[in-house]
Amino acid sequence: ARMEAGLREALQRNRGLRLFIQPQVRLSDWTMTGGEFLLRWEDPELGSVPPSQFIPAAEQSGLIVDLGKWVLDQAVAWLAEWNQGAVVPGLYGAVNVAAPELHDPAWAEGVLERLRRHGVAGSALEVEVTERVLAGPEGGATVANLQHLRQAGVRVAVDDFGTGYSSLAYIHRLPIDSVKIDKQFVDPLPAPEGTTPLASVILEMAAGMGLETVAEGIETAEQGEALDAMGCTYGQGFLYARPVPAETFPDCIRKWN
Ligand code: G
Ligand code: G
Ligand code: MN
Ligand code: NA
Repeated sequence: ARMEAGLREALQRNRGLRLFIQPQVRLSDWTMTGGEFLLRWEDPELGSVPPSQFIPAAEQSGLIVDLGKWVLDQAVAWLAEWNQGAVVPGLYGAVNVAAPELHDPAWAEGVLERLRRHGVAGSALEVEVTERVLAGPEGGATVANLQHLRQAGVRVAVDDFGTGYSSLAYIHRLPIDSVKIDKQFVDPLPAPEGTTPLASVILEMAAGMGLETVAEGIETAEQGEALDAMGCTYGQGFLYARPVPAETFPDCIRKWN
């Protein structure tokens, strides 16, 4: 309850919420291509609260819808600024989206309206949806929202891919562009000689479905090399960069690329 009150206050006063972004690189040459926006919250009394705590609280209280709007407003404004500054061609940012947002039939139109208002191309934005949300109740509204976004060039990534319960037949029919290989499949890499790691099975499957691939939680150069060799295109993890405050992202890319 304290957390809910604090979050509501943060939204009302626009205070204590901050957008970070974790860079993503092309595994073949380590070029930074874009990143994943991650929300941070510092409450005057509770201090810095991790998203693993405040996101579930925001989902339960319904505040996640307003929080999601705050994140989208900020993210799209940053994308507009970065693309005017021509930081790198084709630079994109990914935003995490929660179930209650996707269950609102008007959600996608709200996203597109923000892109238009800021003059940002759909292709500069990606949305990350977990496999659990895609397979969950009210899948109809969710799928319609995602289809609407994709028609405008916004890409849809499945977060935590391989950790949910979806059947392949189901995933195959979803309006998605890419999958994020969960850290739990990256941790055991590189696999012992003569064994087939699950990451490689998932990557083959994704390729077979024509999906783009991003691996998460890469911490060692050996993991990055193994994933590149298995055909994974993009990577994200502490090996390359930790999440950075959004305002420092262009500098981070210029120094890196
Ligand atoms: O660094 P990390 O602790 O930021 O993120 C933890 C979890 O919080 C991740 O699963 C991430 O998807 C989620 N998360 C971070 N920012 C957002 C956000 O803006 N919206 C939603 N729905 N989830 C987020
Ligand atoms: O949305 P998602 O659950 O994928 O959020 C990504 C989470 O993973 C964030 O909390 C982010 O800080 C964290 N993360 C990103 N890269 C690494 C990494 O290399 N190692 C670890 N332990 N966590 C990471
Ligand atoms: Mn994510
Ligand atoms: Na993830």
